[in-house]
Formats: sequence, structure tokens, C-alpha cells
Amino acid sequence: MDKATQEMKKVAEKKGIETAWDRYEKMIPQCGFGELGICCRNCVMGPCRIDPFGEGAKEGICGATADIIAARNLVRMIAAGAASHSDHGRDVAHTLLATSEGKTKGYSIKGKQKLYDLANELNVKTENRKIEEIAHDVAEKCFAEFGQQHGELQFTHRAPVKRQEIWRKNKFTPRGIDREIVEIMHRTHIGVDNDHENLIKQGIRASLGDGWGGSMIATDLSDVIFGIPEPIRSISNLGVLKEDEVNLVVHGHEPTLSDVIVSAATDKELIELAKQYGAKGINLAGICCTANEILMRHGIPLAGNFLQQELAVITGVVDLMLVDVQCVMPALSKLQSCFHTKVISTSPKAKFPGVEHVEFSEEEALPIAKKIVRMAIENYKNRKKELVNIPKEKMELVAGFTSEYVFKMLGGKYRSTYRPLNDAIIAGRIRGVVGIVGCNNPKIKYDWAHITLAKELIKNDVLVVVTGCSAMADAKAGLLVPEAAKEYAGKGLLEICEAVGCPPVLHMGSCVDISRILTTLCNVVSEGGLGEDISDLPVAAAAPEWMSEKAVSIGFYAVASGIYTVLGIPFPILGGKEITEFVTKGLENIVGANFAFESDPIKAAELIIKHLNKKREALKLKPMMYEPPVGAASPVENKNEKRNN
Ligand code: NFS
Ligand code: SF4
Repeated sequence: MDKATQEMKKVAEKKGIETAWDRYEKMIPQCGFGELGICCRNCVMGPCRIDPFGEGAKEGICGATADIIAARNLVRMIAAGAASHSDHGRDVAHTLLATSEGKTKGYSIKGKQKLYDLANELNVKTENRKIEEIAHDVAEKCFAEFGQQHGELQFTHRAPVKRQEIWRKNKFTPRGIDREIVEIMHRTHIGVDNDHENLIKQGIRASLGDGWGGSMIATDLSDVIFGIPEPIRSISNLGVLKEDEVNLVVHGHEPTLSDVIVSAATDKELIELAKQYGAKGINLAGICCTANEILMRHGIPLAGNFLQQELAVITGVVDLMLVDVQCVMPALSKLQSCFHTKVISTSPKAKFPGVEHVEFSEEEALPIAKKIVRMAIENYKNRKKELVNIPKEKMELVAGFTSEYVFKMLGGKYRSTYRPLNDAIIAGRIRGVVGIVGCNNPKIKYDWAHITLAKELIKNDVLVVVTGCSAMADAKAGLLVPEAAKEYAGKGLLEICEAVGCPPVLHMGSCVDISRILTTLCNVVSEGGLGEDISDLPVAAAAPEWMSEKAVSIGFYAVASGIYTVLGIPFPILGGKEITEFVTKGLENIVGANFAFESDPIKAAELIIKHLNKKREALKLKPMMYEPPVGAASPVENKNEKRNN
């Protein structure tokens, strides 16, 4: 769907370079057992696999059924996803702690008010204390949430009282972030938890420890260190790379590294050095969520989302690609040898064969960042002119929306309140609010499902909020500018967008920032008039092109928070009939929401809009018409699906 991507894929083809799309083609047919979730390697009596259709084995050697195997596999995905987000949060807590002790170079406390608010929430004394002392105690309190063995995670108390009661009654309230992840690993060892529902319930508990724990800590403490984002303009797509400047691309997830790189890349001496090397300046851009972090706070351009990481290198102008953790394809290491690009790994947790490692530490952050920028400058001269192909495409965007900003955004000059947002929903100018999030996946036509779903929803007066790679897809399609409302939004939503001057699709940050969506919904509930719980609200979530284990964890904490969630690619559980039934129907009775699997974004929009209307009806709000469009959006490019059919 994206022209820059099409162009770069052609360049890759011409040069005989493989990308994720080619490797996907080669992988077809993908393993049906894996896709259905019914293969197990949890002990070496196996590997075992269940024959879903024929006369083959219906149980593993230990007697595990398809449902048990699929559930164990799925909750292990949650464990990995929750661990990734939470470890990110832990690293941010570490940065805050070290900064409060004066041990870091390159960080300060920019979000002072947020720190005070957190201190109050966490019972940290603030009177007559230095800001560093308060920051120290807030960091320690957050650290304690990871290892806590009993009790309840602090930030779960942000949820509406009714939601907290549902969690308590079902033993879903996470005791400690790490503890719930460890318990998944224990329960999925051979011969422990053999009840698929009980397994999923522990998955829910761990996922809540992500959404209302690790991810929330990551977001809030990042705001303390780097400041709360505010709406900011920038540009996106591979066209942001520059032929006559040193291009430094950051890729990965954590803001601790990328934020300090922003300081280094704007250092006068280094810019001077770049000029000495014949470049006009230093151009910093980002890929994946680390890009979202520095976009939200500094307006640094987005080079692209997950499936564009290889294409960025193939432009031939990336002098250095700096990676930290998560969603970094190992393919980059081989790819860099075809170009002059230097890929640099920085996290002790994430090394790559053949990739130079410059270990990052918060304690020496700025000097290390400067060293890396210097490496990029020095590599500029090695560019091979004949290999340069920068696509022209770039698009303007506005990002930087937060739950804090909603207070100001719709509240006008005199009031700081969520009232206008709630009133707009009640009056039916806005039908509801939907979060579209998650990755790209070569199984789905690139960016297409994100964009098609977003357009269909805003056309029907649904305010859309986005994060992660979904936000980048919409950015490239021009949906993140106020002018997009005129072109794509329904009448009611257009009125709101014009009154506020905001886009119909609001970029709320990286994937850990989905916690911002949770806090926004809590504020909507407490503002009043829309029920007593998140599950009462006309809201929903979707991940149309998801691929990562983090997305599984996010999906589960969304549903467990009462948010109906539609996935473009089903969980790999369809080989287990009962577990599939449980996550798509049974969960509704327990948490008031469930999952739906729908790969056609137009049909997904239909499911979502009908859900919003159902919630509106239950709240006795103004009814809103909806006529679903006839037919599917276009054939889905999932070759496995064709085979399975
Ligand atoms: Ni989220 Fe962000 Fe993108 Fe998916 Fe990866 S970058 S943390 S996991 S691929 S949306
Ligand atoms: Fe097979 Fe059971 Fe071992 Fe899994 S745990 S590999 S199903 S014997």
C-alpha cells in the first residue's frame, strides 16, 4: 500500500537482496501444527503434535490434549511479551534511580509535576524534600512492584472500582510483575497446570502486570525523565532520509538511549565535524517504537515501521543504524555487508553476529552517544553513490497525544476536564473510541489493514487512537494531520476535530504507551455519564497486523480491562476447540469482553461498530445509524490461510 515500500522492494529485488517478504514466501507452506498451536516441546519425551483432522495422535505422550498444549503455548507468549515490556519499564526505573543519585550523564528530571503526582499516588513524602530525593523514592517504589510477592500492584488502583472488584474476585490482580511471569513458566512445565481455562487466567494475571504494571511504569517514569509529550509536528516515511546529510537511524524500543542520541546529534561540535566530512548536517530518524518515543517528545522524523527496517538500509544512505532491544531483525547483520551501513548493537541483552557492539550505560550515556554519532559521521565518506536509492515519499504528521493532554484538548481555555469528550460521546458526535495498535506482518498486505480499518472507523465517527507500528502506518497515509478529518471523518467527528484542531487519528506513542490509553479510559469513566466501568464504555481495540509476543500480552490486558479486541490474525490456538471458544466467547462472562479474529479490516470495522452501538444502547445514549458496506475489503494476502481453506 505504501509507495516508498513498493519502490524499495523493487530495488531489493533488482539487487538480489532478500527481505522479510521473500523469506516469508520461502517459508510457505508454514507448519500447520504450529499455526494451530498444537505442537509441544515442553519436555523431551516429545516433541509431540496433535493431529487435528485425521486419525493421528489426539494426545501428547504425557496425555496433553490440543487444548492444554495450545493454552500452554499461548500463555508462554504472554509471559515473553509481558517480560519484554516490563524489562523495558525496569530499565527506565533504573535510569531514574541512577539520575536521582547523580550517577548519570545526559539525563535530568523534566517532568517535575508528573513526579509529584506519582509521589502522591505512591505515598512518597514530598514536603521539604529535594526533587532528587523524591525521584529516588519513586524509582525504588516502582522497582519494588517487579519483585513484590504478595498484595496488589499499585497502579491497578487507577482502574475503576468495579474493574478492580472483578479482578479481585477472579484472583486476576497481579501480585508482582515478575512473579506472575515466573508462575506462567512454572505452570507450563510438564505436568503442572493442565486446565486450559486456569492457564489462561494466569495469563490474564501476568498480562495485567504488564499493562497496569511494567508498561505503565515505563510510560510514567519516561514522562518523569524526558517530560510529558505535547502535540508536535513531524514527518514520516523513508523519504525523510537525506542524500547530503549523515543519516543516523535509531531502532528498537527504549527511550533511554534514543533520547540521549537526540542531544548528541544536535551537539554543535559534532555538526561541525559532519560538515568537515562533507555532509550538510546530521539527520536523525527512527524505526519502530524507539522512534515513537523521540517523535513524541522531540519531533524526530519516523523513517518507518517494523517491515521497513531492512528497506532503510537498502536506501544506501543510512550511515549508522543504532539498535537496542526488541523487534530488531537478525537479518540486518547480513544486510549491512551489502551496503556501507554500520549496524551497532548497544544492549548487553541483544547482540548480533557480525555486528559491532558499543555497550550503552546510563552512567556514561552522553559520552557513549557522542561516540556513536562520531562513528556515523566517519562512515559518511564510505557511501557508495551507485547504491543510493531514496524514495521521495514523506508525509506530515502530528503526534504527542496523552491522557494528560485530553484534559486541555477538549476542555478549552477555562476548564481542565474530560467533560467535553464525554459529552461528545453522549451526544453522538463521537460514536466511541477505538485503539488500533500493533505490528506489521508479511501475512497481511503491508500497512493496508491498519489504514483501511482506521479510515472505515473515522468515517463512522469513531475517534481512533493509535500507537506503535500502527501509528506509523497511519502517519504515512496522511491520517495523523488535522486536515485528514475533512477528507475522511464523519460529520460529528469532523466537527470535533475542527473545533479542537486535532487529527481524527491521535498518535499516543509507543507500544508501552498503550498504558496511556488505559489511563485515558479511567479518566473517561470517572468523569461520569458513561457507566461505571471500562467495559461499559463504547470503546474497542484492534491489532490488524500483529506478530509479536508483546502483542499477545497487550491483547490480554486489554480484554481483561473490559475492552473488546479484534485481531487481524488469530492466536495460534485454533487447533484447540475449547480454548478458542473460551477466549472468543467465555471471557465475556468473566471480564465483560472477549477477542474476535477477523482478517478483513472492513469486516473488523463492522464488528467494532456494532459493538460500540451495543454499548451505546446499554447506556441509553443517542442511537447512531450504521450500514455495513457490502463485501470484503480485498483479498487477504495470507497464503497459509488459502492453503488451510
Ligand atoms: Ni509493538 Fe513497537 Fe512495532 Fe510490533 Fe514491534 S515496534 S513495541 S511489537 S513491531 S508494534
Ligand atoms: Fe509431549 Fe507432554 Fe512433553 Fe509436551 S509435555 S512434549 S505434550 S510429552
